[in-house]
Amino acid sequence: MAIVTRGFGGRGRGKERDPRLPPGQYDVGKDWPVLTAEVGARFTLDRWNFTVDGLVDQTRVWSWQDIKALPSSRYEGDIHCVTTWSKLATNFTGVSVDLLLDQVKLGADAAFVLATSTTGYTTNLPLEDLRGGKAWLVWEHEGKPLSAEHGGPIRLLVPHLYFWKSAKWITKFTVLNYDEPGFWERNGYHDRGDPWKEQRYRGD
Ligand SMILES: Nc1nc2c(c(=O)[nH]1)N[C@H]1C(S)=C(S)[C@@H](COP(=O)(O)O)O[C@H]1N2
Ligand SMILES: [Mo]
Repeated sequence: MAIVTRGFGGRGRGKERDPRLPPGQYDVGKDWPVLTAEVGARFTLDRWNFTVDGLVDQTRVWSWQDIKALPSSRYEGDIHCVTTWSKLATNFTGVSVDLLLDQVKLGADAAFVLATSTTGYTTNLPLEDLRGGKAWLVWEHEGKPLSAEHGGPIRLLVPHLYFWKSAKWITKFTVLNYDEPGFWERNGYHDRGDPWKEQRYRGD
């Protein structure tokens, strides 16, 4: 019986598995598949705003100008979709979610966020997964404005989790003291979605 352990089995047969690929993922290369559950949103930034409500001392609303006035930052790295494609060495420009959350006073028992898109798409995240330099609102991909099909003009980016957590056309965070499943989480996806633990579906 052959015993082959992951990360070793490929050796000597020509091709190493790229260590940037989480288990069960393949490299999609230059492509970037579009995955949208709802009818694509169309909005212009002059009418858009970003709101943080729920367990905050006061609901906070940022206009596009407010967001653009904040220092921008860049994510350089990989993204991973639960449907098994990963896109490696990509980059996005936007604003760190830390900067936004630093401008609100969170309730003492704040622990989760339900993120909402202009279309009504939702996804839930522990606050921890949005803080500490792990999440951005982004408007640029590889130096160009984010296209509408990919969530432009602005989307959430949480690249350390499966990409369904990165809500396109983001417009709101609702801060909660309990975990409220979002659209895919109610429809059988894993609650957290860590690609390195292959948390694809509920029960994984
Ligand atoms: N508003 C909205 N955001 C969304 C989705 C969606 O259907 N609607 N799909 C999610 C899923 S399942 C994935 S894999 C990524 C796909 O982003 P992309 O189309 O830019 O590749 O967006 C996520 N964010
Ligand atoms: Mo996805």
